Amino acid sequence: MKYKKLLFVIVAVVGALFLTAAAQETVTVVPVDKDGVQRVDMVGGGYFFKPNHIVVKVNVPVELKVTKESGFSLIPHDIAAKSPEAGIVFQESLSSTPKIIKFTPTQVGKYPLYCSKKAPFSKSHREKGMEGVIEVVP
Ligand SMILES: [Cu+2]
Repeated sequence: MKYKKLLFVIVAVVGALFLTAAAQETVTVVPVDKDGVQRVDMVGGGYFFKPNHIVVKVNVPVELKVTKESGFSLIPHDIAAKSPEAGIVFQESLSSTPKIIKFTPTQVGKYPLYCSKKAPFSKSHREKGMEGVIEVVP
């Protein structure tokens, strides 16, 4: 009977790991509004962006509305992208007041977005998981 208990524990642990992995990527396929703009909301904070993978159409303007996660935190965060080859270049600090970042992706591909902050003697926020992908599709 000991084995049954052990098996149950193993199944529970594997299940939990699977759920954690599934929670790590949050994909949003951004719809095009009637006025021809792709609008998407994103929240960033304690080493995450949500969603962290957005899919947008090439050559259609994007309005990315970014907000810092709710709750009190003195740790500063930002959101940055440095892909001039695709027209995706921005850097904005995150705050509880939403900010709208506008850009028009000009090239199909996958481009990183990330928080550029790093505390002294610590890993960068990006290394801690504060990064995402802008996927530009035809
Ligand atoms: Cu950060």
